[in-house]
Amino acid sequence: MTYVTSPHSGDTPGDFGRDLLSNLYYQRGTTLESASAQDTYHSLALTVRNRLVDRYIRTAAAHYRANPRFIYYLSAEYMLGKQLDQNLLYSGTEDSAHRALEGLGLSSSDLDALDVEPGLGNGGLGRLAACLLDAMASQDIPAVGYGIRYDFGIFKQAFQDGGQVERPDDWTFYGNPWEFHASDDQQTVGFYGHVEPLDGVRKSWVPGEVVLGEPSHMLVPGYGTSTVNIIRLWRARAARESFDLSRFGAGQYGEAVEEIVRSENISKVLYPDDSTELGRELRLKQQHFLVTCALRDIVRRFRLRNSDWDDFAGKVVIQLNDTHPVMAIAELMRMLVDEEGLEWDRAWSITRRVFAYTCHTLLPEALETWPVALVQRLLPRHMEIIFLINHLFLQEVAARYPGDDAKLRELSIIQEGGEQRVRMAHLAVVGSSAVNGVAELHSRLLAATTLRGFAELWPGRFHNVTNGVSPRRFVRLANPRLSGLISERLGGQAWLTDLDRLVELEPAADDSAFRERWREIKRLNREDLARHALAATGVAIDPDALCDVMIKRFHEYKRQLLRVLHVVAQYHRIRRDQVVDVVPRTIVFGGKAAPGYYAAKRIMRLANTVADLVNEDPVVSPYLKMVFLPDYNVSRAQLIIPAADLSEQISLAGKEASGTSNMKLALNGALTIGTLDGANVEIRDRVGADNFFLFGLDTTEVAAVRERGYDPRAYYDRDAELREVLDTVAHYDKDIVDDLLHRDEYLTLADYRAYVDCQDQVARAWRDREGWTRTSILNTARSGFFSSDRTVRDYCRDIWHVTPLRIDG
Ligand code: CJB
Repeated sequence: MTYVTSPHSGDTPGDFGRDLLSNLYYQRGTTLESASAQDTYHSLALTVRNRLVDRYIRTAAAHYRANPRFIYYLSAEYMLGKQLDQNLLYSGTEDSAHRALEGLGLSSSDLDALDVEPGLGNGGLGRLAACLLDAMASQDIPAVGYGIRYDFGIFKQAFQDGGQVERPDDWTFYGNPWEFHASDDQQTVGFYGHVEPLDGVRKSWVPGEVVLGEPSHMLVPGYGTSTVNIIRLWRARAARESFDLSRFGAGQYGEAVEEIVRSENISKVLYPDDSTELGRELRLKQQHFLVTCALRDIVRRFRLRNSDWDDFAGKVVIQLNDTHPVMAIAELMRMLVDEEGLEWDRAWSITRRVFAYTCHTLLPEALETWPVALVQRLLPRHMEIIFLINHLFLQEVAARYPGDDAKLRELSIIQEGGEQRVRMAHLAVVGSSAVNGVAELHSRLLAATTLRGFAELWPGRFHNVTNGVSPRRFVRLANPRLSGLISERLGGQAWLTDLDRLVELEPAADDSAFRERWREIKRLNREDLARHALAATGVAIDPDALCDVMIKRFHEYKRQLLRVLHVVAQYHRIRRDQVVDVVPRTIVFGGKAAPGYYAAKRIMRLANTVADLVNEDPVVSPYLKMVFLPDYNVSRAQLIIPAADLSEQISLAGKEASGTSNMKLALNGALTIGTLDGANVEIRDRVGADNFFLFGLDTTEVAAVRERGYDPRAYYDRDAELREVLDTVAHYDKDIVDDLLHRDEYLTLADYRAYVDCQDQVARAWRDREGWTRTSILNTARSGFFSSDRTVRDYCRDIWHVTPLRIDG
């Protein structure tokens, strides 16, 4: 391969505009005068995309030449966010594009509105995957992300009578201009069927059903570097002969396409489920589909420059993003033993070295398990392989803990007692060289509780890699005003790839002129948010009010309910004219709930009801407004986060693995009110205890409360204000209050008083505007650690053992 030079280096607005018109002409077959909005948008996207292609080609060529060790990131979810803003920035063409558009009489914001966010994920886990891909490319790490190209991404959320309604997200309805299709790189994926003996441990699996995986890829450009990696997404297709012409001829139109529909259903929809296991065959099919396509592609790529299996583990790292892709461990064993004829032990040694597993939860119910009977039927050979892996593993355990049957039961990959199930997290730990949690506390608790037996067996295998977020996406793109101010103060944009440099802002916290500008930017950002809120909800919010934000999936453990209880308490205080500790606030909510998660949807409905109560009350609403912005996604996050003054991170200690909105908000100068949970702990350590509103039980205290026998009713009896709040809530939803008084799984009432008092401290702090701004600046200055660049560096050092490969140019 040869190097090509960029045809776009030294781009001017004239060049950009000419290319845009040329794309309009040749790709869309039209002209500026007669182009539709979609014509113009697609041509703009292609013009921007073209500016990344030559970097991609140079990256691929350099990777081919160097034959480096690659990171293959396997994830069932990616929340990439809009591509247009990102690719304009990363291609360095923001300026020339905007000027070119202006010259052509086109509106950038109208065109940006047509850029559809690929919502191929549910929440934090999917967005983390996107931040890591961004950081890998930005640090020249040879990497490919593998995922599923769902026809329907995460549902669109609307509210009807305060309740969530889900609408399909047909994100490619008008086509996806960012995608390259490679229909001749298809892979074949089998399901069902039977197993035939070959020799020894080697068997032959004869699938009963076969579908095709068709790849397409999107570019993952690095920022401030030449590297452009890719994310490869697989779509299920039926084999060519699947259309039944004779049935169609006989008028059986439905039957004629039955096989096509069945096959294509595999990549039809992202399961809108965040953490609870969904006993659905189709979901397991999706997982197997993803890992088979990915592994075949990884092997194909390996073989371009290598031939010896002994080199595989040196060239390949497969990072498993949670348990969804863990079937890859069994599939790689099957490929190596059955198809390649490797001895079991050699195959196992390769497999174990190749995989690494990231766990994103502590909730036992969120650790996936699959019924053995289902796996046996759907993937008969994989089930045999898992049994054998388990058998050999349990021999190891028995040798270490002789006679300890309880230990065998605890660690076994197969859960016994009742229906036998495959514990995917156990398979992941047994089949990986490294296991990591996503924040210090989480990693510590994983090793001490959820995966304790394994951590005792293999302590060296357990790591912590604290999550991080992309400063490009969540500061530069989300908050251009603040980014401009930071760059001005720090004398350039180097901080965008070296976020620790934010610490140089610290002295600015004592500069009153700087504080004034900081405040002014927050205000402008709140004005932007207010405009959006008015359009989306009809509620007018005051851009001068404290903007108090809780944005995340709806989950009981995250305790959106606690947030709502405080709002009701404030409502009563204001009605009674007890406004000593009240400052004007806007409570902003954003987040979706899994459609089948009844309890979370109830809380959501209550939040909307309380919002109406507050907003419509003439006495209360001058002090307190509450908006629940529908359809929270990456684009919405980019709008809300820059406007936020207060970040609500109020999960019950020990439940949130890390959280990442906490990092995004702190980086944008929001102060956190939070428990000692997930990455809050590390945020507080870094920004300083004085600059963080801490409240609530810590994990030890939670355990002690439970140990004593938790009695939520006692808190109700003891606290008159809480009584008033719950009595009000009961008026709207009695079941929520019944549950709180009798069960309260997430200790909402136990933390209630501490939370409300801490919110009073927040109000007092807000009154001191200079002090608040100072703290806000310090939050930003001291949050550089939470860059996903640092996260990737940690992975590289501790888990991947891979070094950057710089691409010339
Ligand atoms: N997480 O988003 C999900 N989905 C899951 O199924 C399990 C966990 C979240 O992952 C984030 C990234 O690691 C964490 O920050 C967050 O705490 C966790 O809930």
